[in-house]
Amino acid sequence: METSRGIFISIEGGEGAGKTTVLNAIRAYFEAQNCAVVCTREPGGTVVGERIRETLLATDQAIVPDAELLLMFASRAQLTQTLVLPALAEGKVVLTDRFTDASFAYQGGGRGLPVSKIEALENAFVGIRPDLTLLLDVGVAQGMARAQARGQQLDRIEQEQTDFFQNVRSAYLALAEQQPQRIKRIDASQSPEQVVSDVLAVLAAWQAG
Ligand code: T5A
Repeated sequence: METSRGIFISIEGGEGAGKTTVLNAIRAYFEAQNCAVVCTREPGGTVVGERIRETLLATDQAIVPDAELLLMFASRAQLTQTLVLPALAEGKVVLTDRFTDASFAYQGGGRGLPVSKIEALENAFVGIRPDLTLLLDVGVAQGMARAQARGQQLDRIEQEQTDFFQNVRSAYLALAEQQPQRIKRIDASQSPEQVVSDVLAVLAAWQAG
């Protein structure tokens, strides 16, 4: 894995975990330190990536798990090479709403694809992991209730069944257990204010350490 001069942070979690609120709070935290901050998301974040995202989330076609995985990595390769690595090389803070851990959780845990396949793509086409990952952990029913309360049509992945999301959550928690230095679990069942407060405390401790 490459090392970089900037800081690379990802925010992960299941549906309705509250990543958007947390991302905005982290951006403000670093801007208060006069850091240049770049925010992005996956799938997406580039023109090509956003087109891939539309394909991935559209509800009119089934996508086989292998194709879904490859599309996630096509978007990720474009994002990594055109945005993440250049920004890190310039010393910026890069905040991303999801990165490769989401593929381990959704395509690995959710779809049941072998971890070895995902690792092979990560090594071949990404070659970098976040310095810090904040895993917003919330129960599946609570997260889906939040997502549904937005009143928008559910996308192709959001239309999956409860078992799928339980497996996604289990895979995320397993990643956090395996990589405790990098992945910090945050209790995202709490109020938005408490979640943000916990996230900022973890960030401060991480920066101090
Ligand atoms: N995917 C992605 C893969 O399968 N593999 C991959 O490799 C990658 C990168 C799109 C989909 O792609 C999949 C995962 C996804 O299914 P996405 O755009 O990140 O990824 O999609 P979502 O997870 O669906 O994003 P959401 O917008 O639903 O989730 P957020 O951002 O976590 O939630 P947010 O902040 O919009 O909050 C949802 C609602 O809950 C409220 C908010 O106000 C909002 O209305 N809320 C809270 N309510 C109460 N208490 C709190 N603490 C709250 N926090 C937020």
